[in-house]
Amino acid sequence: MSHQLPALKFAYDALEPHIDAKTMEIHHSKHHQAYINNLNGALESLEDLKAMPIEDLLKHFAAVPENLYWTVRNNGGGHYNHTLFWEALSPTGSGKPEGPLASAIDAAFGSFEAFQAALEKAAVGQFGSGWAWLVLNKAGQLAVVGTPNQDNPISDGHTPLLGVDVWEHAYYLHYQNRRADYVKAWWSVVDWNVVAARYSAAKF
Ligand code: MN3
Repeated sequence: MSHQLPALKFAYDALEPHIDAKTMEIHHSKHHQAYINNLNGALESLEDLKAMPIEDLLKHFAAVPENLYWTVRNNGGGHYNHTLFWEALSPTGSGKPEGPLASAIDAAFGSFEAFQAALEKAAVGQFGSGWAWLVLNKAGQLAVVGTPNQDNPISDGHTPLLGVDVWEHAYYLHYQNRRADYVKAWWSVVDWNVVAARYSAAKF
């Protein structure tokens, strides 16, 4: 069973004006598809790893032969990161979390606004290409982390709850060099129901 491009739950233009239709189309149908194609190609000869769910594969890079290691790590991460990213986007973003996740964010960061500042700092400060994440860390606490390239917190033992893609391909058509403006706009299309469900699944 090879990895497949997940369908989006909204149209490419549904996140306008925060994320433009052309960026969404290229990002999903070209960039994400390319990670999947490269991953499937690399796994072709690796019977054991081919059958693994992507979450498990990201925890088992040590099992990948050296000649395919970086292809699997970069493209496996790329596939998983983008799947998480699309799932947590919505044209009707709820603005901020509610319930147990909201309480946990307040407890961990002081306030929702302080959490936003921490995530924005990680996103804008990520040198080159990468991601910024809200995770449940190995100690079971909420934390903000950054990952370079297509690495994912899951490979470090954390559970990713929300991630923002800060590769230039995620924003350059509309925002050019203004990564901070893109990250601020992205908050408007975060689906907090999805993030809360991930938190509940990881925590309880
Ligand atoms: Mn991307």
